[in-house]
Amino acid sequence: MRPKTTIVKPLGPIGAVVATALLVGACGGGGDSGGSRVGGEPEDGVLRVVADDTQDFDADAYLASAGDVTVEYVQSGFQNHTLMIEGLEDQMRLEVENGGRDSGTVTLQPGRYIIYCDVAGHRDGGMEARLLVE
Ligand SMILES: [Cu+2]
Repeated sequence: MRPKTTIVKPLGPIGAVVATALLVGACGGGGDSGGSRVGGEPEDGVLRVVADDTQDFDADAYLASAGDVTVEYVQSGFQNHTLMIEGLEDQMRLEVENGGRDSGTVTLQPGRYIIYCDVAGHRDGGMEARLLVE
């Protein structure tokens, strides 16, 4: 009988790297993302998140400005995916499938948040990203 294995994701070092990247991006101005995996905030103030069929978001971290944040969720493949913010699930839940898109608005205070997909197994598979609101 094999013992049940629990996979624990260490967040410490990765979080530090992402936080540094976010800070650099915030101070750099100019909006040159240069292929980084940090999703920047577009000029129209809409936070765009793309869901891939590899069960991943298009970035590991996103930036938004505090206040009413409009999130546009775009499906790049065919699988069903959802998007919500940890702890604020009752305020916004987006769902896409078959190349569709969905959008919603949520009011956010400055801080660090986690967005994720709640389709069974997807979050464990990597559908989780950071959201820095400043
Ligand atoms: Cu998903």
